[in-house]
Amino acid sequence: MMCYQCEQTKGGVGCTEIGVCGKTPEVAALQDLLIYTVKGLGSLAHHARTLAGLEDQEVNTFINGAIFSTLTNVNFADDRFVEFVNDSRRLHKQLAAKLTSAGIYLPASSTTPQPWFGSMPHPMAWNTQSMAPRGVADMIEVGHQTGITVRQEALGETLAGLHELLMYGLKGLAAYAHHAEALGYKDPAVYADVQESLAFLCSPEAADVGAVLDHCFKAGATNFRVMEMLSNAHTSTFGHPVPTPVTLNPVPGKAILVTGHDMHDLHMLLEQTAGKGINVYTHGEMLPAHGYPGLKKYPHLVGHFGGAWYRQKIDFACFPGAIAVTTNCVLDPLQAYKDNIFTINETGLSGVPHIRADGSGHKDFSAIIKRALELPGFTAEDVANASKKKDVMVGFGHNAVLSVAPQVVEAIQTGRLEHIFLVGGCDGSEPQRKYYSKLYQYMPSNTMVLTLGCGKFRIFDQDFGMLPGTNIPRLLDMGQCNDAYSALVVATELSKVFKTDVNSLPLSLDLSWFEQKAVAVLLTLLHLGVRNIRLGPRLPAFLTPEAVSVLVDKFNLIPANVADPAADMKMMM
Ligand code: FS2
Ligand code: SF4
Repeated sequence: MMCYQCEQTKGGVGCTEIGVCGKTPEVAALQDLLIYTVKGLGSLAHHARTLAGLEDQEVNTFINGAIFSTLTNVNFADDRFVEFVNDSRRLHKQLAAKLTSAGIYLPASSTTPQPWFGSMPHPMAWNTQSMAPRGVADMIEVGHQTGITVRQEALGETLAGLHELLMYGLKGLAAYAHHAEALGYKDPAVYADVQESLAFLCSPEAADVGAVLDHCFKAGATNFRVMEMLSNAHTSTFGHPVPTPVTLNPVPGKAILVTGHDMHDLHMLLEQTAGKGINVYTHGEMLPAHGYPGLKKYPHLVGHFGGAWYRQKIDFACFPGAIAVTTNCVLDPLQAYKDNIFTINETGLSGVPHIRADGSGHKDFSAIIKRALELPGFTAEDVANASKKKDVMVGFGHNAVLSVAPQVVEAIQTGRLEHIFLVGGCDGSEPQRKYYSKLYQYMPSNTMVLTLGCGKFRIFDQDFGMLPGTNIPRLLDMGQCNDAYSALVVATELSKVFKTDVNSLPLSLDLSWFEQKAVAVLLTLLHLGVRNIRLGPRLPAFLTPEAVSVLVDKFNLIPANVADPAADMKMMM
């Protein structure tokens, strides 16, 4: 195996024997095969759209979901990937048959094999080949031929890495689009953009560095629209987030912990648990749920439990109830809680029950509820013995922040607010990430910090106080990683007030990346022309020094100085 799609990749180079995340070589091969086959399905869907105006919603939804399943820490179950690959090939045949009956035949040149697929045919051609009966072992064997190494051999490391930059950006935006779709929000142009990029990656044009970079920035543009659509989906469904204190202290009673990012699932679970005597807690990236009026109205959404994703083996092992996993980040479970955990949507863990939606999108969570009722929950004694924690504040989406914009503007104009930091992104277990914890310590008291994503867990329970002379908290959490959209809205509005551009505001972006949604957000920022972004704790392994120098020259992308956060703070101020 060879995988270097996330920040924690082994040695900053690549996971080759087993993933640092726990991904096995077998699952890695199946994910590679799935991406290869989805490139074929996406190519066909692109041709069907452009040649015949054919739109297949089942294909559109499937492509984004299948891509989502290959993100870091989403799915570790080999049988699910076999199912995804088989579904991809089934849908390919279904769409090809529609084209044929419409009298459309693709030119033979569209399936010309590309050298970066090695000895494999063009993915569109492979999808139509017979491979029955193929089980897991066969698929793994084929999957081994579709990995990154073959692209590196054919294209060189720089161009192969840029192919991955585009693919990882697509992974992130497909995940966000899939979330929006769960809430009933979709945009035909987004499916079209994703599939056009997949087709591009299978075409001779993808041998050109400039063309690949153009597609990367185009993916950033699409992701901006997707984040806006997801923001609208959340706020239209659940209302604009409002500042809300959230307790970190459990209460007595049966309990369910919901992790991941999917507000729609949380809502369905709250509906299904209402009146059953079960308390629901958020975990990880679900924390911002407490700010949404349409979710906080449920009295049995009682609080938040635990820290960032990488601590989940500790948090889940001591949670006395059932655990619902809606999306990443999920890790291979410990035996201590394997019987309590359930996966939903694109997530998967071997040997763990998976809950599927029915044809109308409804998910029956009765198995999770049953398990929660079997387990002890928090007893009065547990609660009495737990150390008491202070509440944390959530709910500072763009609506809430812009409501205090006049005060922020006045504070900047009078010098009471010297600088704003956006410290967004992911958390992780590596020691270098202490850089972010230390960075906060060096922030002068006349500065504010906006957080988003699971990186917030480094400081979410600390008291930053108020901006001097105002009633505005210095620490404002804007939400999940996808709520980077909110930060962009705020930055854009501030730049309008000051009649300048975002790069000229007293604002610094210091981003911590981990997985592919962060790649999509970075491409969006670059597409918008945002410069001087600090990125850490390490630069992506898939970008060679040559590729990095392009981004440094064009955008002044700055590697975070993890060894010296004080120096970084001085430079940002
Ligand atoms: Fe954190 Fe993991 Fe949010 Fe990422 S919980 S690194 O998937 O998307 O952020
Ligand atoms: Fe390694 Fe990250 Fe790939 Fe997992 S997802 S195998 S940790 S690079």
